[in-house]
Amino acid sequence: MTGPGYTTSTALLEAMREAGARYAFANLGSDHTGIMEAYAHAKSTGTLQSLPELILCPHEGVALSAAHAYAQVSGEPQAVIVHTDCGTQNLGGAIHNASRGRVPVLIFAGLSPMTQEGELPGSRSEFIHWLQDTHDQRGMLRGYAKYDNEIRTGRNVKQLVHRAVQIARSEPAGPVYLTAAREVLEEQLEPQPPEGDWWRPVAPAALAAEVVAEVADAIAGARWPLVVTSYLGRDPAAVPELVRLCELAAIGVVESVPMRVNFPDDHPLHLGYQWNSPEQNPLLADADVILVLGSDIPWIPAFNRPHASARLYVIDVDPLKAQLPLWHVPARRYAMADIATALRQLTGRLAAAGIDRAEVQSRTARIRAAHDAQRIVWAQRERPDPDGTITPAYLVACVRDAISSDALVLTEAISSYQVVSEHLRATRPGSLIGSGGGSLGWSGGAAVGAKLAAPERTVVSLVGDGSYLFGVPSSAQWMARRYHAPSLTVIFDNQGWKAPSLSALAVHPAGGVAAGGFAASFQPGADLAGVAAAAGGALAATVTAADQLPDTLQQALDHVRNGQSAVISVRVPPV
Ligand SMILES: Cc1ncc(C[n+]2csc(CCOP(=O)(O)OP(=O)(O)O)c2C)c(N)n1
Ligand SMILES: [Mg+2]
Repeated sequence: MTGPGYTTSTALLEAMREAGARYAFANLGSDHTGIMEAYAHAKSTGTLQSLPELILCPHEGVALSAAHAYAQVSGEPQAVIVHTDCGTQNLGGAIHNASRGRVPVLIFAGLSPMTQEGELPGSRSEFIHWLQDTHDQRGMLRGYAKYDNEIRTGRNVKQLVHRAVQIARSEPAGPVYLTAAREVLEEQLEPQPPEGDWWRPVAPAALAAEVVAEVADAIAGARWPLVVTSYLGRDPAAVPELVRLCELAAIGVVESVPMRVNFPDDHPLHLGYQWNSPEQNPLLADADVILVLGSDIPWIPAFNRPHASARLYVIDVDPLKAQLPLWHVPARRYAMADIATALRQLTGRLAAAGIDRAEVQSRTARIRAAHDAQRIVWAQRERPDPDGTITPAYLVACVRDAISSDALVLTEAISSYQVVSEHLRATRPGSLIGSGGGSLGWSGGAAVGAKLAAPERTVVSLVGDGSYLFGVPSSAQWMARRYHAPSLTVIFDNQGWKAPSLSALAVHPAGGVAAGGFAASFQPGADLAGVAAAAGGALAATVTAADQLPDTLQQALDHVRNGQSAVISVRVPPV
């Protein structure tokens, strides 16, 4: 076999692998001739293990969502390879999710060839090379990518890849974007040695001593201290640290729009969840000292906010939220720190200073009473409607009872996000992930990426019917079969988009939508699960009766454990 041998493409792929990308989630095109030759060459020379394993992704949004979830589960950024401006555009909302979720991913896209008359190997050879050339391809992801650059020569390609990944992994983490023209990717090179071990992410930051003292003193003197968190559990090791601090000082925890397990739901100091419900959380209003530990939206101030006299402290890997154009929490202090490290510091300081045991005991009892009262209300909701209609709460309770402790749950349940929080009762750090952003369609690809990252776990997606369709299920399910990444998908099939109607109700409580004048309905219903059967051979079922649900879930889970995906569309009250 002849071919170009070692090229920039080879070095690019080697560098991806050296930087931790076990996989390249790829959608290929005419810009990738060098990359395809590099794989062919590696196959013929028995060196495939020095490149990322190529996962063909029939849609780019699915590719990025897969890399996104892989990184969430493993902490390891993966590579995504897409085609010129077109493939970059098709990343669509997935780049929003990776950016908002602060998830590290290395995205690479080719550029149209930069010569048109055969001047260099790789020069233009197809009509689309004129059409796919744009003035500012990198600009498409600006505002979302933390870093972007063009690889202009193979001589420093490894350096650029490692630098991009170092930036992606350093907190606040996020996606990065590299491009290269076809001629550059075709450039023949001497084999490039691996880069040294000098591209680690920036080391975790600690709180300054004066901040530790100030926050610890505030906690020690508080009457009703509270932690509000959304994504502290991005680092599962931060969860037991939060438990230690809260137990020591009797601090309750409210999870606001959580897309992670931030605090075990069954812990008596867990004080529930807040999403979009337009109501004041009395536990928040009562607090006199509030630690906002890893949150973009700790509350929605139009209807839910702390008391004006409360003392607030924001401790976060990203306390300024410079990427969010409008943001404000009226805090005494904003501190940038690794949250696990900060929690260790605060616990150490409080333990050394001593804390009023009687106060801690009585407060623990009060928090426990509030915790128990919430759970009693939730438990009462875990049954079907009297006519047998499956409610979202009953559905989540059935899923919770069917899955085992090894399960990794993905949530994209939209108008049922809060229901998932309250009825899944997740306790194990790292056992629940959401996109971290607001662009629907994440879970389809994410389930594939999550399973590849954790082959030993059972991956279960809880997803709205609209979100399922946004996720290009034909692509995602094909990948799941082709790459042996089976999962269970449970669709909350309310046959439409409920969330936009809830938005209308919040703005126009007595408007036309409230009166039933408009609903974003998907009637006539589609065979949603059948799409997965057709594309990926998944077990497909539609459940309409409450008494069928537990058995169907069990069969589906058995099927997944035997290596094949299952999709269950569950009819819940229609929009
Ligand atoms: C890519 C994208 N397009 C549109 C929206 C606006 N949007 C928010 S929720 C929603 C409907 C979601 O439907 P479904 O997943 O069925 O959940 P439901 O609202 O029915 O609970 C839409 C279209 C969005 N967030 N992202
Ligand atoms: Mg829906």
